[in-house]
Amino acid sequence: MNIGIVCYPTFGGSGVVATELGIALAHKGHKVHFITYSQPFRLNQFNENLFYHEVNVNDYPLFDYQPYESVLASKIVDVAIYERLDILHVHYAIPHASVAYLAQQILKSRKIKLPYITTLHGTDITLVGQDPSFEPVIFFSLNNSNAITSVSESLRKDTLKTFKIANDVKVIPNFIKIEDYQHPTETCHRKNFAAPHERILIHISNFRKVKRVEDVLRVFDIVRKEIPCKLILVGDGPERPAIDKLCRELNTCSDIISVGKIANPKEVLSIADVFILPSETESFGLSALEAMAVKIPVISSNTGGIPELNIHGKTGYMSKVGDYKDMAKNTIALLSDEKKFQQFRENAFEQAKKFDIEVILPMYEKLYEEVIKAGI
Ligand code: GMT
Repeated sequence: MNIGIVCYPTFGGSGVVATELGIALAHKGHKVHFITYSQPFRLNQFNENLFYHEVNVNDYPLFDYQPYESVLASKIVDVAIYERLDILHVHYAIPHASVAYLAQQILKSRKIKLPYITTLHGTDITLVGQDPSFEPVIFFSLNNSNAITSVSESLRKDTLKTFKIANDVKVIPNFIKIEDYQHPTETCHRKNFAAPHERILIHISNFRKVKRVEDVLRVFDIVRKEIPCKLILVGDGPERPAIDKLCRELNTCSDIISVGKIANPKEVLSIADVFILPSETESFGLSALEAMAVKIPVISSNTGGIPELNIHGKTGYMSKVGDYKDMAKNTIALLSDEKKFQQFRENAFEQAKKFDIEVILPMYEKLYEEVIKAGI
């Protein structure tokens, strides 16, 4: 198949999923065309089936807001015609679903058919999508998508509750390529981060409010009073000043290592012991899955799609959103019982295997075939 993929190329789960999906499809022989405003950060390999089409928005003084959507729609039309796309797959509804619809209509006027699939990733429905100023556009473009997928059952339910669309939403979960996580770390050594007797807690996110990174610091503050440990923070974002302030108040900064944005965090993950994910909402929790793929149990909130991944009392523990004391209690209990900890590590890995690309990729391929066959 000739597949067009539109996504956010920046750090973030939806871009990671879109890029890894495109790479896996290319390895299976499909031709994959990424259409984005900059090179997706994980698209850093040569493959004869992978193509990248940059969307360049010129800066005209007339515009206070540059018309990105118009340029993106024109680019999709161009790529669809000259690369003979069979299907377009857009990740994150806003604004990609409505742009896909516009491109589809332009192509239709030129007697070219291009079905499009919208994959919902979470905040496009649970946060941004709740803003009434987007409602008519999201509703319309979802209803006109040739198929919609969501990354968890929880997000599917949220979508159908928020938008009374006639279209069904098919659940295709996040995935990882499990074999990529099996090789021991080469460049990241545990001894550079912690003493032999210390444990390592880790958190990865884009440091937005929804991630509740302050709760991570509060969990760490309680745990380190019982168990010698370090905290590694991966990522960065708008909550950084609040986090810096809190670690100074708690007097924990010297035991927190901030490594910033890392394109592929598997090496740093592989030296950690426990992953902390206290999010306010989380449609799936791709970073937790990445942690589980290197046998790290997860201490999380019990919100959104997280319970579909993290099994309470087996692969980790879940607590109510904001209950950092309970999260700390669970972390201490887990790290104080070596037998249980080792069992949880194995359980986490077994659970991660269920989300291997080998299991998930055929779901997308089947859907593409069905949508192309159904026509528009
Ligand atoms: O986590 C983020 O805020 C980034 C966001 C994105 O779209 O890049 O992630 C969402 O999509 C990921 C991939 O499908 C999911 O694993 C994350 O759970 C989801 N984030 C939220 O729902 C907050």
